[in-house]
Amino acid sequence: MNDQDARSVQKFMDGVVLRNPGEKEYQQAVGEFACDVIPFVNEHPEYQNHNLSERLTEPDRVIIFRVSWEDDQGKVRVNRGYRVQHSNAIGPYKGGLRFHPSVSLSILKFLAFEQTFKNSLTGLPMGGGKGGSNFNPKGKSDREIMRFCQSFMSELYRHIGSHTDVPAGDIGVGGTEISYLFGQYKRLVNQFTGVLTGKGLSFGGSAIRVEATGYGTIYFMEDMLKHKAQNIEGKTCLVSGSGNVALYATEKLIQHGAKPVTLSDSSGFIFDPDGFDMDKLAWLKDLKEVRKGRIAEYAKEYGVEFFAGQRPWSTPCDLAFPCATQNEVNAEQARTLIENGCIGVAEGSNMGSDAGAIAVYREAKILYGPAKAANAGGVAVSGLEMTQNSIRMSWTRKELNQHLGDIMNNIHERCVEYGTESATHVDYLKGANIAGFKKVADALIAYGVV
Ligand code: NDP
Ligand code: 2IT
Repeated sequence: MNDQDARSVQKFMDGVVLRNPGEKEYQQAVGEFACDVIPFVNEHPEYQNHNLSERLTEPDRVIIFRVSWEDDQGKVRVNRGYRVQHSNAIGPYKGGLRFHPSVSLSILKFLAFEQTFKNSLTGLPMGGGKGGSNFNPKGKSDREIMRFCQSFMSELYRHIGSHTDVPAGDIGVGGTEISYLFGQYKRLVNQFTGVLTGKGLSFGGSAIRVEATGYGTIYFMEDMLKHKAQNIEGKTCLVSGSGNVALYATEKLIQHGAKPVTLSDSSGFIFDPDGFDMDKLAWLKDLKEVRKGRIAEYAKEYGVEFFAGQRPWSTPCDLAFPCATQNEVNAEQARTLIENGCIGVAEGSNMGSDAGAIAVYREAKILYGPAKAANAGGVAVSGLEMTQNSIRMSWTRKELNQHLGDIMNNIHERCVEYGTESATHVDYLKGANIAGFKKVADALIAYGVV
């Protein structure tokens, strides 16, 4: 970055920090974007004089509401609900709902901001949004989760709609929660429309949506490897998390002949030196999706080691896939990964790597697939679920997997188009930021001052 670009980024970020005090995750996400997009705008007069960066860092609106619900003991409990409608420049607001005790306005603003550019990259007509609550689903009974979801939707329903805002799942929100939310929406508005994605297959859901984020992350890594005349077969892989994204990333790694050796949850990680196979994965799916158990139980069952309170990044590997939560890889962990032989990182989790880790990847010029490109497969199949709902049809698993693969290929190509630095190096973060920005910016310019 030249001095003039550095000064404009600094000036812009000073304003962002002033307008969003204390919102660390939001400032971080905007900072990563600004470092690529502001120099691009400085070089392209057609994007100047529209104040696009400032407009795109002010969400269209933020809705905050109380969620009261009754627990199994008859006690009234209160949580805070949110929906950040970031931008509908290129389609209805679209993005997941997160239920986790750490949820804050800063986290949801960063997620909604990232979602806008990720959705743009998919090539589908979707704007960006995100929502959720500081509700902790852990240890709650199924009935408590149902009552919480119904209460949450009793306020959210007035702000969403199939042409307005289409929520989906994220951390703590899977098929069960989407079903409760959809059931309540339908009851309140007396309409059966595609207002949520990730629905059950018998009531408007799409094949392959459950698998899409994890599968897509692996497809993206395979595209990056192919661009370097390499492939994924035989590669030792670290995966963090053991939820929706992690389990299906692991499944695709096994299917494509790679060797995934770790998974984790917030209590620690497991290391299976023989790698997971489809039988072990079936056991893991039952543990996590049905019994809602802890990852440590795998260590007991299969006689492998459990590393309490640690993340997997000190295990030697060829490839790493953060698939749990934001800022789960820092600079020191990124250095350890590379020293141990890691040649590529693709993020299933949103903002999985912190700014220090990204600087380390960039310096070492390893393959780095940032979340907004690498994990876009989930929302892409959500977009295809919206299409299927609109035309009242459903496509087959095979067709949808083909679409998913094509969309990930296109995203890879657009990153290469805008992120190629030399004959041997693509900066995928830069490519994703600029390609994602351009489509949204073109729409904003066309609309005039809005
Ligand atoms: P799940 O709730 O299914 O799983 C989350 C996993 O991450 C669990 O293993 C959980 O462990 C772990 N985790 C969550 N928070 C923390 C934390 N603070 N520290 C350590 N581990 C943690 O969520 P998903 O798999 O859906 O989401 C994972 C990531 O992928 C998120 O960043 C999400 O935004 C992103 N993503 C999800 C998409 C989707 O379609 N679901 C699409 C694109 C991105 P524990 O059970 O102990 O909490
Ligand atoms: O971060 C994400 O892209 C998601 N949680 C999925 C959003 C969606 O609308 O499917």
